[in-house]
Amino acid sequence: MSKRFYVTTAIDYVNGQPHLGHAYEKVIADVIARARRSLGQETFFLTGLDEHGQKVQQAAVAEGKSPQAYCDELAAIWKAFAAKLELTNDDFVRTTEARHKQVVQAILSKLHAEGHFYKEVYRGFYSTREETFLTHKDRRPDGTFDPAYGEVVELDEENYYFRLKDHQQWLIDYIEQNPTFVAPAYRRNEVLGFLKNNVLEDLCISRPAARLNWGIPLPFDPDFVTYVWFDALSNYITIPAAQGDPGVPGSLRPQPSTLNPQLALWPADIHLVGKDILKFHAVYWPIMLKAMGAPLPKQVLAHGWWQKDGQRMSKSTGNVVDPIKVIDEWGVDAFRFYVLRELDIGPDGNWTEAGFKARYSAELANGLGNLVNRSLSMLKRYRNGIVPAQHDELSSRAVFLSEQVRGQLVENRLQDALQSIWALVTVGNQYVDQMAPFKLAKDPAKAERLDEVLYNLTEVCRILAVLLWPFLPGTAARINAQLGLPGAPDKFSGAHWGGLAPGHTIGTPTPLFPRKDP
Ligand code: ME8
Repeated sequence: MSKRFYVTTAIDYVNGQPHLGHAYEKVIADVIARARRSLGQETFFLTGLDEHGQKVQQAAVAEGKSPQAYCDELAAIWKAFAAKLELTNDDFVRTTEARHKQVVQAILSKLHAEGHFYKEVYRGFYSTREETFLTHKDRRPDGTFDPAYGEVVELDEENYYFRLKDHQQWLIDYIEQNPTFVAPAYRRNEVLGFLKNNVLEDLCISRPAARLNWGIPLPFDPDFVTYVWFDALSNYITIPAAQGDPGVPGSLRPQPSTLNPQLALWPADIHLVGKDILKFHAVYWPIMLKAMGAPLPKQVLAHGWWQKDGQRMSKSTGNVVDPIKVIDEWGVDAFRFYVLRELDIGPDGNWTEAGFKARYSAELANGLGNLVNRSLSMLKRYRNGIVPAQHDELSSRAVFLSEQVRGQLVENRLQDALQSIWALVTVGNQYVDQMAPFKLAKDPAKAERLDEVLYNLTEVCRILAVLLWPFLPGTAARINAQLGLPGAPDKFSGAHWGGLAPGHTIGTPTPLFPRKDP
């Protein structure tokens, strides 16, 4: 069996509330996964939760719970969130699962045996909130640390370190020779700039169990647990390894070997991550993989961050967008549409309620919704819902735009793809306005022309359902159902002209996006 297209998201910290940024990233990954499946590629989409670390341990203690019980409760909320977004993830990893821990320990044992780690005493500053060591370089001009680090304490402790210095040059060469390894291009330049202008400091990969025990014990020294980032990054390969992926080096697969030649995932095709965690994914993770003897992922794709009304979102100021509230009020497809149409993968975005409502009203209700509703209603009214003989007036434009969308999906240009799809919506709406079928219907001599116009409109609606499927799956399915077609429009091959059979009877037209009073 050939390798599946494998797309991952960042795994979210379990102790936060699911917010707009999390939802945005997961929806992008879902569209990429659905698009690949629609295009006929076997696909595997992984998302999940990052559950270890001091913050989780402290929060659990504060609530009088065991860390595992605390994580289990939150994980249920996060899984429900994934379902609410209508994600089609094939698996959901939790870093506290045995299958993950086992492979992390196999990775650590291998790297330790091969001399990648050493033990040393560290003296300096530590931010619990960011679970990271700080140096004087991290101080602000006035000598203090950024409040984003939370409480910073002075530490004097022994830890294990991963030697990184020998890895710097090959990584620079690799990124230069593989121009799409980090995308978009300006993020790649940032990573290259960082690598060329700094000497990589060795990565601390442990925390003393005496200070923090909510982590995966180092297999070669149980007085320590694994640093959360080493643990978390590994998820992308632990799940394939646990499932017996033949693309994962054999020494990392759990024993007895669970080799499953049917499931080839590694190397990942896309690691989708936010810009803030790019360094972990484009610097540390490739080095970890190289040391493990595993091939590197094809791409680290970094998306931007959302603000609300031009301000950073923060619970303390109340300046947040609650995706669940938006979905409950407007529907999941309205949410998915706004984030994908408003913001390309890369730059930062700004959520405004006025912007959301404007897109809902112009593009969803008056654009797509109106086209589908008036096209199908006219077919129902004038032809009893029966599809007339095939006519190809809009064929070339529909085929041209569908092919454009296909190319954009393959390149993960989701915002561009939505623009192409809406170009077809506009073609349809303008056609209604120009051909005025409601006038043709009044003149029996124009019956044949009316048949032609109605075929073109109904067929455009059918093709739109296919193109929309990865983005707005519920809406695409509703269009299909209103067309009286079975199943979901989930195969891109259906976007060819002439799929609607003359004589077929459509279902009942109902508005897709009810207009809301301002
Ligand atoms: O970083 N806009 O978890 P996390 C867009 N556990 N994206 C945002 C965002 C915003 N306002 N805020 C956060 C972690 N994100 C680690 C990842 S991966 C091996 C471990 C994105 O819950 C953020 O950029 O803080 C990241 O990609 C994801 O949400 C999870 O963030």
